[in-house]
Amino acid sequence: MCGTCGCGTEEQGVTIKNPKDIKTHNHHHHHHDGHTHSHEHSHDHDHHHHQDHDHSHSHKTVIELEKDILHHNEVMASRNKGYFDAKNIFALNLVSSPGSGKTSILEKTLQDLKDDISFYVIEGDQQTMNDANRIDALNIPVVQINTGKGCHLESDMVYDAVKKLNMKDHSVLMIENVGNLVCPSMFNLGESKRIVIISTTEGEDKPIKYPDMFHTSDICIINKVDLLPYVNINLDKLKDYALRVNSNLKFFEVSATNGQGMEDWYKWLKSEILVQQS
Ligand SMILES: Nc1nc2c(ncn2[C@@H]2O[C@H](COP(=O)(O)OP(=O)(O)OP(=O)(O)O)[C@@H](O)[C@H]2O)c(=O)[nH]1
Ligand SMILES: [Mg+2]
Repeated sequence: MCGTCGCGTEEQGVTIKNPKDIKTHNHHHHHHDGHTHSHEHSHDHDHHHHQDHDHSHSHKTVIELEKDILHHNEVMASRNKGYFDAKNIFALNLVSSPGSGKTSILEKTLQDLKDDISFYVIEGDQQTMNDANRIDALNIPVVQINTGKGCHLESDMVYDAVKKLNMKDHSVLMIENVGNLVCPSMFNLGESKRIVIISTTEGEDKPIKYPDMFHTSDICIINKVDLLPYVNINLDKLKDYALRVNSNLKFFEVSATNGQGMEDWYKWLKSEILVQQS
């Protein structure tokens, strides 16, 4: 994991809240980590890499710590998965670099399918309620996890968020991970399927530069195809690179903005829900 950036360690300042909480009682949110936050906007300052890196511990200690964290994550992921299976909940983990269009794809999908499917959403970002507010505007139950210094979601954060959502049986849980093409690949959240999103502005070589994310995903959504006339990218090459890393990957080419290609993605989603819930 990221022994160098320090994510995955304790004291990241994780908070979990939903937009309704904030609207109904604006002050003094007590979170599971014991911290009290008075204002959401008080967290908007620059948090980039202020961690104090501790270089004093030995390499061995770092590896042991990583093993412990990943082991704990796997235990909690199994717990999540057991809960999802027992309630016939189909859970997706959406991963991508920042800005590929995870929330936009979610918004479009929820708008188009919410009459037929009962959705719940967990949003992961280092800071802000922006994404949760976008989902809340569609009247879909949503919880925002702010990971603070952390650069990925972990299964115990999802466990806590799931408790807040109180999901119905036979529903669908969309988990939008923190925008990051590296660390989230290592943290199983107990999801049914992992979806990696890459947009046409990112360059075709990303799957071989960041292979773990493509290797651990089931589906690859190529977003922003409406921009193809303006950007320099070879989609055949991108798919070829991705298949070298994971020959089982299935692709959808979409535009969350103009809706192009979304029908194929919906078809896949509906058929997988049927399989999971049968
Ligand atoms: N042209 C075009 N723009 C898009 C498309 N999808 C998303 N965008 C734009 O891309 C930007 C980022 O979209 P988001 O949906 O916020 O991306 P995200 O992956 O959720 O970002 P983070 O949560 O910050 O990681 C926004 O300005 C969107 O309007 C698309 O299909 N076409
Ligand atoms: Mg987003």
